[in-house]
Amino acid sequence: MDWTKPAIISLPKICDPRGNLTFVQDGDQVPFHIARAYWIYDVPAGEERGGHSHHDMRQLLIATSGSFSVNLTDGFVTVTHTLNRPFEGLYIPPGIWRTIDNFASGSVCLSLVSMEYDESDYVREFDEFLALAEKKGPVI
Ligand code: T46
Repeated sequence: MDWTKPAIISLPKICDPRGNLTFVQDGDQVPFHIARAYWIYDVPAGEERGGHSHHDMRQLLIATSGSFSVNLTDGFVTVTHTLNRPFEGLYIPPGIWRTIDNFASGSVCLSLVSMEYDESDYVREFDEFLALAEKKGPVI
């Protein structure tokens, strides 16, 4: 796996007549130590989340419920992933601008990340992101 690029990761799925179970374990499935989890929910129709990149933070996004679109750009190429399977995660390395939209009603976006919350790790201005991306070169 090339962990410099975004990627869809298949997570373990334990199928059971009582209902299915998926897990992520520190040291497995994701190429980083999981330092924090947060989740986005009750998103009103038409709202967008994200709109930033990170200097160092790596993360895995999972649609634990519902469906939404994750739009990623490295400043050169833009790709959109629709997340709607609780047994798949979208790995996002540092240096990728992301927006999340098209939330279906009742969706939950779980994010497992490599760092504790640190506002200085955010790039929230798109022009600043583009300047950094230009130096770094294509990633996606
Ligand atoms: C990301 C996308 C997918 C905290 O205090 N602690 C936290 O752990 C987080 C994630 C946020 N906050 C505060 C910071 C802001 O005052 O919560 C507020 C909303 O955060 P933000 O506008 O960054 O939310 P999103 O949905 O635009 O972005 C979040 C994550 O911040 C970001 O890392 O990749 O979800």
